[in-house]
Amino acid sequence: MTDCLFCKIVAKEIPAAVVHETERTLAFRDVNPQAPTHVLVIPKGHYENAAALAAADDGLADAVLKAAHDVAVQEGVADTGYRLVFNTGPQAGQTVFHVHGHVLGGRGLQWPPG
Ligand code: DGP
Repeated sequence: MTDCLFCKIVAKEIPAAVVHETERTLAFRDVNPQAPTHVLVIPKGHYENAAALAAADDGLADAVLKAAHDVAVQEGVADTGYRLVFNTGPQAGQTVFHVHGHVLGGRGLQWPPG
């Protein structure tokens, strides 16, 4: 998608601090981190949200989930615990409509979220 921010990051038209990459996924640091570790994990292909990703039904959702866990291990937060969040839709706070999982860790996280 030409007007999608995260597609532009995939295309390297916009810079990002990439921490992990596979053939089908990319992970980069959130520009506005909410925790010591705050990494966004995306499929390189454009899917609007988690529901669209799940509907793709080609193993891509699994690949994104695996990449998210690999990021958590790489960032050193897998053992202490981390949160994986897919804001889905405007009421949930989704602002970028290219599906992304937030990997958050490195501090105690509150529940319920705001
Ligand atoms: P969400 O609200 O769930 O759609 O999360 C979007 C996240 O994307 C938000 O935490 C900030 C991040 N973000 C927005 N623009 C950029 C950008 O240009 N670069 C990076 N690295 N992150 C961005």
